[in-house]
Amino acid sequence: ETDKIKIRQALQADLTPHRYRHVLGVAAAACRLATRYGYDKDRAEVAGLLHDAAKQIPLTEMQALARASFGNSLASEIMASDNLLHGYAAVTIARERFGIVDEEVLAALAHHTTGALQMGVLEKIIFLADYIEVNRDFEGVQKLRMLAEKDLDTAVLAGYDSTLQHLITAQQHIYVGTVANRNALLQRMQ
Ligand code: DGI
Ligand code: FE
Ligand code: FE
Ligand code: FE
Repeated sequence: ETDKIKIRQALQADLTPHRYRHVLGVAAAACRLATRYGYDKDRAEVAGLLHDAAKQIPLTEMQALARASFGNSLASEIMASDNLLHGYAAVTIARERFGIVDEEVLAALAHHTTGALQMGVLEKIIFLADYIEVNRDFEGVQKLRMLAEKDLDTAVLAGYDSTLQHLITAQQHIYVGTVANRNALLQRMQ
């Protein structure tokens, strides 16, 4: 509990008010999903609070933070993009600044943007909470909120698809890993 208060205070100081509100929304949504899918609420809340901890750090610092936890193991496309990299950088902030050693929490931070080939329950909860938290408003968010109550994998798949559709509509680069991760989930669901 004192941990979470300390984390909230640090994030409130470091993030814009808009981003801090988002982070509180993700933590609350992660708590609800944890209750629904039988995961520990405290660990879900901590992961929700910390998932965007590196969001407002300049890319070169983000790269150094990511290297501190992942060495040179990340794809060059991930290392080159603040959108794709900030979750990996958050792992080092969680470890070094807040002493988090929970590997499931750290994996949930790392993979919240692009998912992963094999995701555990907490990774899925944070991935999804990021979309459905109360401050989010985009085409299809209500459907995603409904799916999140019904079935975790179905909702995560819909989350991937909504991101991919958004990237196509905006004519943005799609990281091939995101597609591979989406396909791997689809295959496991069949
Ligand atoms: O940090 P958030 O804004 O809360 O959300 P996020 O970490 O899920 O996504 C950050 C951004 O990254 C968002 O604009 C969508 C984008 N993104 C997600 N997957 C991919 C991606 N961008 C590219 N270029 N490729 C992807 O595969
Ligand atoms: Fe993020
Ligand atoms: Fe996301
Ligand atoms: Fe987020």
